[in-house]
Amino acid sequence: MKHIKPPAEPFRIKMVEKIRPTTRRERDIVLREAGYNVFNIPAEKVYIDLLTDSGTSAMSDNQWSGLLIGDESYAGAKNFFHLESVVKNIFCFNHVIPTHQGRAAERILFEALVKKGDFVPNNIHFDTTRANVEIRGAQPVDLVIEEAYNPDSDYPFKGNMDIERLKKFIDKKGPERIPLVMITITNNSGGGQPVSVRNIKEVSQVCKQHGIPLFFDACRFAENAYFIKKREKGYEHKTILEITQEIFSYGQGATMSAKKDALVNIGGFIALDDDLLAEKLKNLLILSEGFPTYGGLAGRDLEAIARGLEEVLEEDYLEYRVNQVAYLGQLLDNAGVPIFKPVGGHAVYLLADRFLPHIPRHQYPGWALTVALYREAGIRAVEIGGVMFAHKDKKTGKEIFPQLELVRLAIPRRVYTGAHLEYVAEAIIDLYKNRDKIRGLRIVRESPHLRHFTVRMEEI
Ligand code: P70
Repeated sequence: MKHIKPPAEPFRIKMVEKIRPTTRRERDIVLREAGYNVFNIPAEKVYIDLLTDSGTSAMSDNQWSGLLIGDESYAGAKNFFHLESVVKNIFCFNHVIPTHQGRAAERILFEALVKKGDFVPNNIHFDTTRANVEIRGAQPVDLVIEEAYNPDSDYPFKGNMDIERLKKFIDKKGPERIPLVMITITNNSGGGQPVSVRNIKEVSQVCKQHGIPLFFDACRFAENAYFIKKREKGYEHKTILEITQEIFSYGQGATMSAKKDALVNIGGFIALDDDLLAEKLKNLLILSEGFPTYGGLAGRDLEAIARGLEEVLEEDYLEYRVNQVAYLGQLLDNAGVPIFKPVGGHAVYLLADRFLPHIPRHQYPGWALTVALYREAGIRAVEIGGVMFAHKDKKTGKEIFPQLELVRLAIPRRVYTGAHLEYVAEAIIDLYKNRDKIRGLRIVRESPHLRHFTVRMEEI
């Protein structure tokens, strides 16, 4: 077996937050009280929290010091102008509209653009974009390439859009029913996989031919740019900034959750070129989020986002980030634990159906794995499988399961050390050795929408 090492962190630690291991007995009680749903577990009872990489980053000393110069004026705070100039430099769009997080950006954009009966293509919609399209009475459509669903293919850009399917789809439905096309970088629902510049350019050409605007769901744009630098011919000598500028030059706008690649705990924005549309969006913003120079955020938040966006482009940071996630994947892969390949930018995804072949889909193997991981090791992960994404047949009421049954180990940015990841890998490898003992679950109570957040279960 190859000896592998964690990447050296390009930072040192000057403030710490205590985390406390719990006992197995304690965790048994917590699980029972939580209805076997890790969303219901108090964070203090979690040792290593890999539920999400969203809003969980550690900010730098530079960002924290930025909070102290937050200008809390209602209108025209100086931090807004800083954020605006940073976003304009990276995204190269004329208008920058802050929002409190990503889904607010989506809701406002779709309210202005999308109407009943429309279709919105994407590589794969993330669940909030999907829900925000559906609430407009429109249909979200996933047009990612086929390789995206094959966990064993090592194709370097599994987030790519299927260009032929996109062309056919536009021809079939007509461009007048497609108010925008989106590309999610990196593709979160498909394993955190990147999209190539070449693919983005091709999507943009198809959109241009039909007069359809192209928007990016840009949460993890810097991780995507780093993969391009490492994997796409012709980009090895470009800076991350040059690559991001090229990516966004092919589109007309972007929605952004700053909770990911802007390295902050809250925030988001919309960036776009169209003056008329920007005007519309600002008016909608005022209704629910706030005045267009703060969009539901404090001046200090705007400053932290601006500084985070500058830091995330640093190549030593990105190299460490992507390699840290890859390191965890490699430890697991070397031990024969089934994972989705290649490893994505922000998370390692376990293949729960291969991990627990004795648990049938209707007993939720992915969910069972999140319960076992918490019970055995105090680690919190999230199921991205049957509980989150199954839909019910309208006639029979039977569940129809998604193609992939995954458990996501999302790595918060700059938070855990190599030793923490080794602890996680060892716990999962142990669990894999004792996988026969893990049992399936049945649902006791569920809500009709987004049931994973509140569902209550019992073990079989
Ligand atoms: C995640 C979180 C948020 C997200 C995203 C993409 C590609 C938009 C948004 C919305 C959500 C989550 C999932 C499971 C557990 C906890 C949290 N993704 N587009 O972890 O942004 O959250 O700021 O409204 O990934 O993937 P926002």
